[in-house]
Amino acid sequence: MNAIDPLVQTRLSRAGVEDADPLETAEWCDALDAVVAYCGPARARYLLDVLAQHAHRHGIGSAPTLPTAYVNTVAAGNQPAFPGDLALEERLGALMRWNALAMVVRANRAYGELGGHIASYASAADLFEVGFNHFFRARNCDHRGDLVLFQPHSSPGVYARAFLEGRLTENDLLHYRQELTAPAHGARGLCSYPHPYLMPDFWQFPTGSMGIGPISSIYHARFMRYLTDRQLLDCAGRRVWGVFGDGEMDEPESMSALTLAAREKLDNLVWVVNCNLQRLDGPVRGNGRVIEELEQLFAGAGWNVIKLLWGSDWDGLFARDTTGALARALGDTVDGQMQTFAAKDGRFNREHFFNQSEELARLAQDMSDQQIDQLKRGGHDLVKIHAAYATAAAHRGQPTVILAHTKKGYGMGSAGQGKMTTHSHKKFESADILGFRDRFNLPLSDEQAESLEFFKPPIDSPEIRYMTARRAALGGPLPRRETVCDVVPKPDLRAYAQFAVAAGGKEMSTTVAFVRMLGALLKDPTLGPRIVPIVADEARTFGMANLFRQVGIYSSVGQRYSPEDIDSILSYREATDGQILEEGISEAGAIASWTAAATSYSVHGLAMLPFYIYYSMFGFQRVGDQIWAAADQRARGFLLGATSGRTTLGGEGLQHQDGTSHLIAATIPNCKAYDPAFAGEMAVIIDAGIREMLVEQQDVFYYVTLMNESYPQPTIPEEVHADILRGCYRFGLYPAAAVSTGQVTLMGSGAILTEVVKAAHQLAETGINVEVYSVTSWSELARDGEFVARQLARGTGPIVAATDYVRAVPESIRAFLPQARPYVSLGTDGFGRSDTRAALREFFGVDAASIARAARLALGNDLAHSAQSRTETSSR
Ligand SMILES: Cc1ncc(C[n+]2csc(CCOP(=O)(O)OP(=O)(O)O)c2C)c(N)n1
Repeated sequence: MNAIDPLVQTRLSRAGVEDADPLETAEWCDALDAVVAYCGPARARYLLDVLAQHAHRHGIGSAPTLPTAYVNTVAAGNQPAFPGDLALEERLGALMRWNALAMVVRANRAYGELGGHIASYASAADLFEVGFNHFFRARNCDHRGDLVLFQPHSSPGVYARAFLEGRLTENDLLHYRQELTAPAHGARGLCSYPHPYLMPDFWQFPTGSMGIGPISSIYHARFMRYLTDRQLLDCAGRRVWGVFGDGEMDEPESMSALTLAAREKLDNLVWVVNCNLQRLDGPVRGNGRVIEELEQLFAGAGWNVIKLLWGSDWDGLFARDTTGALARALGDTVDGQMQTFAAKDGRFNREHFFNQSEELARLAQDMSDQQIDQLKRGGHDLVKIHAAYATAAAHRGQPTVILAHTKKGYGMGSAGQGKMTTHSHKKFESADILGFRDRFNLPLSDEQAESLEFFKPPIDSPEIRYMTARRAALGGPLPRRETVCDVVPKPDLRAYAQFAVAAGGKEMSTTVAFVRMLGALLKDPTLGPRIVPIVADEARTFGMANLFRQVGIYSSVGQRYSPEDIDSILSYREATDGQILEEGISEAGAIASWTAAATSYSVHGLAMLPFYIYYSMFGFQRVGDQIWAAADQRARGFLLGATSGRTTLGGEGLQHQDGTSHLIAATIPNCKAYDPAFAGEMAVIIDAGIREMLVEQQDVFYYVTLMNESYPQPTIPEEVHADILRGCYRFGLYPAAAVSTGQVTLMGSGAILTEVVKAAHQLAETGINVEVYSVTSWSELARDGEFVARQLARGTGPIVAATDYVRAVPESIRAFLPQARPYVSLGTDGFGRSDTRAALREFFGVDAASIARAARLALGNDLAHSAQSRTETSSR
């Protein structure tokens, strides 16, 4: 008799599985040994696979080798009863499909350039509908609602539903993708994709840029745990649902946080991946099977995977398939071929799929071609979808992904179903429209169908009454974006930043000042708990280690080890109520985390204030599109670009040195970007940001660059505070030491202001009157050109501007400067290098000597120019 392999035994007992009957176990092992000995390993493997699948049928979650058979994870026998009225829900689904199609096709009949998509929604419609009718909860007084992220190209379907609900009018639907012209016609324009910025009472989550929705959903789900664990808001019972594309899963952002979701046991998160097997150009994996690939990937990352592959009408086929031929044949069909089957009719499917073997042909022999044609994929069967969603919602301890097999362009007939070109298909022949009407039994005459009339049953019809009742039971209509949240009072600037505004020449860097201020703000009894410090493995770089002890690092399981540095006052402290979000080396994750906190005022009705501090080069450049999406979502919070500037971060070189973040930040309308030179300026800016975002509740966010260069910090007089916020103030006058030979204005920002001041001294010593402006924000100056025009109208002579960023940053204000004053800008265009600050500033021409030289040159030219104009005038 064979004993169980000790290694296996150890593994099992580590996993908490004990052997209840070792004798019986040994008999099973003996039996397998005999099969290997007499029939060979292939036969043994086969038997194991069969047993694993067999166990699956009993709902026994063995650890099967992946991928599992190409069948539904929720077996027919384990399906819960469908709680809705199937016929009514199907009719409703058909109406959504129709109105969505009519909206896109009509917009394009009127203006061929407008675009829009039908095929994606055609594949996702049923996945959405089951969610709307049974799962997606809206916010009301007893539940703060689920978070639902919609596949962007399916937005026409969401509008179609809002139309039936009476939230949008027919006139609104007629202005799909016509946001600018709509108001003149008494309509509200409907934006192409979900954009909270454009429809702020409707869309909650921007998903138009592939990959951002998926990663964002994970961090929203984790942030809900954070709010609960910190006892700020109980998010128990609320879920995040995300419907995404199978093609979209190729985006690195989609994949990058899967293990975080599993590690954090985010069972409040359900992804529905709409596996229509196609993306824009063609099949997602023509020569493979994307569902199997995703199954292995998600399972490997620790997710609960539910395959939703086949509709109810396949149940009978599988039941009669005693040899497993059907599951095998389906598992052997690559996606490119599966797409061809979707595009072809029942007859083709019989000939090319069922007739590939006698066993399969027999299975289909009693079905007509039409019945074969109408065999549904799982993602189009409301009962199967409901079973998958209910199983996902009941699952504990893991996030769930539902891999829903669908047909792209479902129901679009020869016009689009499964066609390579279906993604952008939006023109329909009359026969196709009538075919669509018939396919979904729409109560429309030929004429009504051909003219693409929208269809809305009367308010007291069974359909509308049913739909309204379902939504009422789930808290009301969705999507709906809310903005009501409490005001969080701001402490007085002097209470937390006196050391910075009245620095009196004390030497420090703006990063050090910021961290000290943050520490003080965290102690404020009201605001403190709402602050969310976020880092991507750079807290020590920015001198924030003291916060580890002060407020702790958030961990959903606390600290299960005694940290090596436990005796240090800076000891590494993780705690369930820890406040810092330490996201590890994932800027994409950290910015998603920031977005979750920065939109909490709207998503949860609880204002939070995130401060995400990072290497400035790894912000707008690295995760710029996520920041753009956060701006779309009307985020409120602070981004701190630390170790900023191309010459201030000395040794780190080309990929670390940031010369562009302010250029990109300037392109985001609701981002206020500042490059303060001094701790006091920075404090005034942060203070204003807190007021604007938490007290006035404006939809803006702040980007503030911080430097690691230490120098004396001046006291910032109260009377310049307002100008600091507007973008510049007169920092000082440096009168010529001897007889004045000219007048120049120098403007500088951030780290380069100290070089500007040195240059001012040098110029003054050589007989030039100098006025210095500290520019705190080029982008704010460029947004209100009049202010800078007024400021500079006071002086005369050339203006020389210098920054640690590319010249395009100071160039952005040129148009507003007094015409008589020549303007020279100095910046750090080009690739960075590693060297000392002094060497770098000389190399890029932004050191004091270069600034003084540029001023003299401008002055010389200016003088020459005025001399020339005088000569020209006198000779006339
Ligand atoms: C970052 C990004 N890249 C490219 C696109 C353009 N695009 C829009 S939809 C699409 C294909 C989507 O395929 P899939 O995710 O499979 O969804 P389906 O429409 O097939 O359901 C592409 C490439 C985009 N929106 N975002």
